Amino acid sequence: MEQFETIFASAAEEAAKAETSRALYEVRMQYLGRTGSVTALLKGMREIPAEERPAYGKKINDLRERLEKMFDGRDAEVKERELSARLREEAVDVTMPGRKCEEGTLHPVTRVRNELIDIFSGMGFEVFEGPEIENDYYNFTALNTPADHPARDMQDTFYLTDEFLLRTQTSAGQIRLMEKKKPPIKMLSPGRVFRSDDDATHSPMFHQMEGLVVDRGITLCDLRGMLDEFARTMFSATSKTRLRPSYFPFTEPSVEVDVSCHLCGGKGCSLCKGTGWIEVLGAGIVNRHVLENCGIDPDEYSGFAFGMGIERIAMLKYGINNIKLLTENDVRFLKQFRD
Ligand code: 2U9
Repeated sequence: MEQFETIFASAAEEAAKAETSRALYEVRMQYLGRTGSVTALLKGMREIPAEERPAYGKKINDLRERLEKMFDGRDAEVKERELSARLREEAVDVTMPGRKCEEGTLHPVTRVRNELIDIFSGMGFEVFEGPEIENDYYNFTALNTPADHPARDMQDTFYLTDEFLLRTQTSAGQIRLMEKKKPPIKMLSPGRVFRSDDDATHSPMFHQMEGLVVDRGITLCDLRGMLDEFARTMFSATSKTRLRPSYFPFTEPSVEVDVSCHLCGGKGCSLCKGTGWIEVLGAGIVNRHVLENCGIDPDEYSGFAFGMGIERIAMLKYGINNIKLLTENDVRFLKQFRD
């Protein structure tokens, strides 16, 4: 009995010293766990004479019950103290002023890019993005741009080596795809392009969106219909298009595409310089040599292609007068483009 009382007294003393529920659990295990003192007493029952065993067993059980009650009581006290400490630590002062959370906006180039992808994917175009570093063949030769063409001039193109360069048009990547995929083809190529050009409306890096359709019986009328739809969705429901003859090595015939001025409705204003029209993109029927270079028979298939500068569309749409505003990332400028 004395030994039982000593066990209980030292358990109670150690439990009172345990300040955390973790420490208290460890003390509890020292007494009531599998290798604890009470279990050791139970194991010692074998040495007790058989007639004394029931009384001895009952005393061990009584001790265990008293210990459990004592530990449960101490556990409740420790947990309550822990909870109050946590509540104190995590208390929120609801009278404090809130922290201002600035919400970002999509960059105008991203907005126009997304809008263009929306419009053309609605017409069945698939998006394809090629590499920004290209070789001379894909950027120029395959696009029917001969070695003596001014576009190949070191003044205009950023050459990395004699062979490699920063692409000047995303059509380079479209050639790669056309080599692999046979018609019908309907693809849209957004991406960054690089040209040695720098003034209020030109920047050495800008974004292009090019489109290409190749199938049997494709004509300039298909291009016109698609452009009308594009202009109505991008600029205004009453927008019209006008095609003027032009020249690009990769299209024949080639056209410059004007859209009626969305600001004055075609009457003439400062944006359209009094003409009622704004030049928006270039386009044409894919030159037969380009199709041949990709292993597509130009007598069986034909195609149209178009290309536009995303910055130019953004500048027209939002009335931005200097392309540099689009790369300076001044938040006072960017903040104006909220939904
Ligand atoms: C393939 C063949 C031909 C894409 C085209 C234009 C006309 C064009 C300019 C607009 C403004 C470039 O960003 S810009 O400076 N682009 O005028 N781009 S036709 O022609 C292709 C495309 C892919 C295989």
